[in-house]
Order: sequence, then C-alpha cells, then structure tokens
Amino acid sequence: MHASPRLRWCVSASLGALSLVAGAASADDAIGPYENFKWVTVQIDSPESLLAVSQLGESLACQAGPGPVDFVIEPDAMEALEALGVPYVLRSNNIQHEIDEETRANELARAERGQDFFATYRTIGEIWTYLDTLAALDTVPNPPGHIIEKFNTGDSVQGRNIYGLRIATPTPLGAPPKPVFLISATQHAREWAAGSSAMWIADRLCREYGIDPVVTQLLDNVDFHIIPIVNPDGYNHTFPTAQGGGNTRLWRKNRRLNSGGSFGVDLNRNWSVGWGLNGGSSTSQTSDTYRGTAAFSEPEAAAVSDYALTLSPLKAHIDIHTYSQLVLGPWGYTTTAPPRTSELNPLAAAMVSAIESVNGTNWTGGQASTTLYVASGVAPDWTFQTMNALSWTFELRDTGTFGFTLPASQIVPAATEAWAGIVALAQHIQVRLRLNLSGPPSSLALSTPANFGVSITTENQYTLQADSANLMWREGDSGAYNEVPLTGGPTNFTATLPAFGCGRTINYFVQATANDGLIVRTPTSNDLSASTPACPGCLGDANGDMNIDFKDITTILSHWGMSGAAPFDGDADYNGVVDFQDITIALGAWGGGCG
Ligand code: 0X9
Ligand code: ZN
Repeated sequence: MHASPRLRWCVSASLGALSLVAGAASADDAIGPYENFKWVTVQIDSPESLLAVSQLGESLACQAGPGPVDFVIEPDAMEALEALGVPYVLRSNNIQHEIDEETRANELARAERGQDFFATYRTIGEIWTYLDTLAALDTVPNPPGHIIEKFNTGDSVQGRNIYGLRIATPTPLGAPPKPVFLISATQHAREWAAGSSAMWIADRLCREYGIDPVVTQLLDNVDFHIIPIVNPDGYNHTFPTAQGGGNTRLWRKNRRLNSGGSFGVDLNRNWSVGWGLNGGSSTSQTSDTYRGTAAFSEPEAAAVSDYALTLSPLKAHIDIHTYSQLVLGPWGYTTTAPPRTSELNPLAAAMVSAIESVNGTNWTGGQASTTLYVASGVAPDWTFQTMNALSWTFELRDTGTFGFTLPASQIVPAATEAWAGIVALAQHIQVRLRLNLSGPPSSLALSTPANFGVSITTENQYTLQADSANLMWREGDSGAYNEVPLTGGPTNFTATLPAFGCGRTINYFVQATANDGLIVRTPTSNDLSASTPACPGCLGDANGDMNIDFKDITTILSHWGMSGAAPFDGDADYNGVVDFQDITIALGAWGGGCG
C-alpha cells in the first residue's frame, strides 16, 4: 500500500460498521467484509472536494488535508467519484484482496517456519502464552540473577487481561533502585508490527542476558517493563474469524460499545494530560480518534497508567505504533515547546541515527505535534508530564508501501530497528555518576561562606570529566545560575556557597559531567534552598523591601502627605514639611540599606 509518510491511516469506525453489514450479508466466509470496496488515492485540492469524496467512502487519513488522500470507496460509488471530476488513482479494485493476500502470506509463513514465534503475526492468545514461555526462563540458573515476571495491569472492556513482562536483575541490598524503562505497544489494534516488535524486544532481553554484552549491560542497570498489547480486544478484532478474531483487519480503537451504538474509543486519545485540548481528538463516537467520555474512561488506558504509576523511578517510556518511521516527542497535544528540550532533542537525534544505522532506513525525529499533527490525550504526554519520564512515540516501518499490513518477513527487521532506538535511550538513562551531598545547608550564617561535602562516584565504566564538578546557585527561581567549582577530589569534594547578607534565599544544586558529556545533577529536578537570617526591621524601610531608598520616601510622603504639623517621623530636618530634602538627610544618616 502506498501513502505519503505524513499521511495517517485512520479507517474510521463507520467502515467497521459498513463491514459488519457487508459481513452479515455474506453467508460465505471466504468473502471478507471489505469485498469490492475500492482503494483510491484522491488528489484533494479544496474542503469541498474533501467533503464530496467523503460522501462516497472513508478517508484513511486521521486528518485529511490538501494533497493525496487515501480513501476506501464503497463498492458501487466509483461512478459517483468519476462524476466529481477530481483526479484519483485506483489502487485496488477490491481491498479485500490485499487483506486476503496478507492472511495467506501469514499462514504460509506460519506453516513454513513452524515454531519460530516471529515468523508470523500472533494472535492475542499466542502472545499471552508466549509471555508464560519467557517468564519460565527465569528459573534457569545460568545465568543467575535474571528476573522475568509476567504481570497483569488490569482488564479490557471485554474482560481480557492486559499482560506485561518485567525483565530485570536483582538490585543489591541498600543500593538505590535502578532506572525503569516502560515499553507499551499496540494501543491501536491494527498496528501489528508494534506488538511483534515489543515481543521481540522482550524475547531478546529474556534470552540474551549473559550472552549479548549489550543486553547484559542494559539489564545490569535498567529495569524493563514491556506491555506488548495495550488493546487486546481491538487486536483480537483484527484477526481472521478462523483464528477467533473479528475479521476486521483495519480496526484501530478498543471495543467499547458507545452510547450511540458504535464501537470504540481511541486509547491514544484517552490519557489525561491534554485530554480533549486543541482539536487533537474527536468528540464523535464514530470517529477513529474518538476520545471517550472522560480522560481514562477506558479501562485499558487506565490500567496501563495505573501500572506506570507504580514504577519508580520511571525514567523512559516508548509507546510503539506503526507506521511512518518517526520518533515523536512531547508535546503531542500542543505545539508549545516542552521542558527539557536540551535533553529531548539530542536524544531523539541519537535514537534516529541508531535506528537508521541498522538497515539504512530513513527516520525523522521531532516534537509530535509539529512533526506529525496535534493529538491530545496521548500516552507519552502523560508519562512525560506526570512521571517526568523521557517519553516518545515510535512509528515503526514502513512509509506506506505496506503500511499497517507489513509483511511477516519484516517482523524482525522492524523489531531490530525499534530495539536500536530503545538501546540508545536505555543507555542514556543508565547511572553514570552518583553525587552524594553531606550536610547541604538549609540555613546560612550571616555574611559567612558555607561549606558542605560532595562525594562523586562513577558507575558502568563511566568517568568524571575533569574540572566539571560545580556548585550552581542563584537567588530566586529565574535567571542564570552562578557557578562555583568544587574543590578537592577525586572522590570527596567541598562545595562552598559564598557569603550573603540578611534576608536572602539561595537556590542551589551540584552538578558534574560524565565522560560522554551527560550532565548529572543532584537533586535531579528541584533545587535545594538555604536562607540567611531575616533582616532586622529598619525604620527607614517604609515599603519593607530591605533597602532604604527613594521608594521609601514615596511611601512616606504618600502616607503623611506633603504638609502637616511638625514633628513627623518623615520630617528629617524638622522644618515642618515632609519633602525630598528629608530623604537626602535620611539616607545620609542611615546608609543605603539594611543588609
Ligand atoms: O495518532 C496517533 O495516535 C499516532 N499515530 S498512528 O498512526 N499510530 O495512529 C501518533 C501519535 C503521536 N502524537 C502526536 N502526533 N501528537
Ligand atoms: Zn497508532
């Protein structure tokens, strides 16, 4: 199938409804529900032409705009399309043929390659069973210390469990917990290569600890939690009837029965951060981007988010989708730039180049809302905002040749690409340096520098960049930090806050740079703060800003007026009038400040 890389494939729920009708009308199971539906690419040049073509079928683009747009046209509507006079290319006279072809190829692969789990796309039952197979591997004593646990995050609308796999190694007693990496996939039912890739990554982590040095190093330092099929009902619905499915290959949403009688909520519009904002989702129950009645109205999104909340410290999250070969970062719900761009941007670039280097495919990275389109209520926005995790959407292979129906022969190539991106991110979140502060002050003696101890230890073969350890401080919550190099070393350092006057609150943290250039700071997000004693009350400080200056005069003059019976406090020269001469005298007598 061909589509522009930026074109999104969003077969709508009403196609599902049409297909149900078509399916019901057919007694013969060999005739699929898309029998005689046409697949055309129409050149859209105006809202009018979009509207007119939309009457004849369903757009496959979530947000169709000017340019080529793919449509599934109803079997008897081709003459009407012709009559519109809009340019179009007929891609398939019977879209069911493409789907049948895919089914045949999958069955062939299944038969030919026998036991290989990744030779073909697997049913939901096969996937859950395979998680048991992988979980059973952790009883193997060699290599020791490999933890594989199957977990259940909760139940779907139709009551299916939503399973995942935790793959980790034990953390020594007393050591801080390892950073956690969450991989979720297949919120969208038809995106089969997302689920197979998540399973392939799980398989590799389970089987190659102690064998593949990359896997060993990652698992010694990072805990992985992988939820391969977030939408088990929808996923099952995309499988052929013969495999227990609903025979609707291009289904996207979950299987919620909406109040109007249609099915499905888009799980990737149902998360609470940005939910319903900026036109990035639909209120129409039949839309493929229907957001649901409320944030987390859907048990699948709620279960996975509740599970994510138990992960500590969650440092990274990748939500796997197909297709378009994109790495999409926060925000999805707004075109406003996210925080942490200095961390997000180079990481996205590192993931893109790691992925591209596997097979030479071309990928693009960027902010989701500007690189693709605004979508609100998406999972990575939630983990980024709520849990401060570094979060992206991966849109795997391809760029439209096959689209959602990626041949089974590409299961492993697609997965190895996803793996390369995950490894790049996992290496980033690994611990490099540990900075321990001893006795960082919260109160400071007046006009006296304050020292505290900092120990810096290295982990995972990283080293400390020379002269990179600094105390960073500033007054208040904005503006540049002042940098004070730590003294001593190589492990135990001294940090020194300079002397400050009264009534000052100083925010500070300590940072150091690892040999690969990554800056590590303690505390990781919020600053520490320390204050000097409050200033003594000053008679001249009429506005209480801890400085005696002309502003105080204004306060005094407005309080007393410019005339009155002497003596007044403000009448410094006792001439019976409060005026600017008094200020000069006052400042001369008292000095310029309190501190
Ligand atoms: O629309 C989606 O949910 C994702 N694309 S898909 O074709 N797999 O449905 C993209 C979500 C990424 N976020 C934004 N574009 N904001
Ligand atoms: Zn998707």
